[in-house]
Amino acid sequence: MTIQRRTVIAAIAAAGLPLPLFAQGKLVLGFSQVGAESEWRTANTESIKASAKDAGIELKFSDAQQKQENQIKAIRSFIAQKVDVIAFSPVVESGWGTVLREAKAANIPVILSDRAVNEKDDSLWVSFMGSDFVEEGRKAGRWLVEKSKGTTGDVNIVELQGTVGSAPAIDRKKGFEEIIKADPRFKIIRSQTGDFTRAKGKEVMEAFLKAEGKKINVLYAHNDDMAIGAIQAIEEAGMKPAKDITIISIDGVKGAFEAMIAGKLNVSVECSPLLGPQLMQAAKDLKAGKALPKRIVTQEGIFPMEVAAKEFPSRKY
Ligand code: GYE
Repeated sequence: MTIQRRTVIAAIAAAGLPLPLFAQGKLVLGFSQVGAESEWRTANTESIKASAKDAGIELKFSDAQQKQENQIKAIRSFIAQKVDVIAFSPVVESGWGTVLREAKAANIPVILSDRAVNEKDDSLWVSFMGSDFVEEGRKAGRWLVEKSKGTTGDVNIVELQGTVGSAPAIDRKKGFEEIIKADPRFKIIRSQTGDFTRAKGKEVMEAFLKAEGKKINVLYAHNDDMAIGAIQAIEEAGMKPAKDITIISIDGVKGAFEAMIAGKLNVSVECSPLLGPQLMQAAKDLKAGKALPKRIVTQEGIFPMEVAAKEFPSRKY
């Protein structure tokens, strides 16, 4: 068997053809992506694909179209293909125990990229890399508290939540509430999911405006895309975004910078999607038998509209 294999490789090499993966000894990484719901996600996918190429890693990429069942299927197929490492960005937090145990039984290490799972047994993944979403929510809350200093009266907030049950939706809500609850004049009067998309963000904001109208002082959107959708709804309702309604969102994608430069978005909290390079490094380290840190937190800032024009040229996503 071994001799045959060697003979085959030699023949392929002699013919000047590209060697099959097993012969190149290439590391194979299976990645299950959430979908393509936002600008952030597109930038994240590009980062992963480009850095796999740069690192000489064979990437098996699967788009789950925001469905957990598709992610579970993809992970099972990675296990069947005996990839070296599995990474995925879990669309929601719960329901991963069974498939993660299957990966563990097959001895394939799993890296959580971007989003966390809520499984008690943390031996089911080797590392979780991504942002601290609770802290992002806190940053949004602190910005609002600071901006509201010196004003009086209730601050009526509407909230556009991310995908129901996803780590960023749960944590961004939690962090924001933790900060604003210190002062009872901050009130979340409506809160609903916009599933992290522009279309849904617009649709839900239209409903908020119909129900609450001019009562709304602030919009807190769990991502930029929903804020951008909501801006359209606000304009169509004859109001001025960022003036009549203060708008806070998260991600810091180019679309948000453009909205800030146009004076339509007040602030975006940064959440970096550029996880590709560190994911490839982690996969290589695993293959080399190195231990990974259990948690790798992305470092990020916050960008109010006043600095948007200056920062825009250096933005990478
Ligand atoms: O904020 C949102 C995307 O998980 C951090 O998912 C990510 C979030 C991001 O759809 O735009």
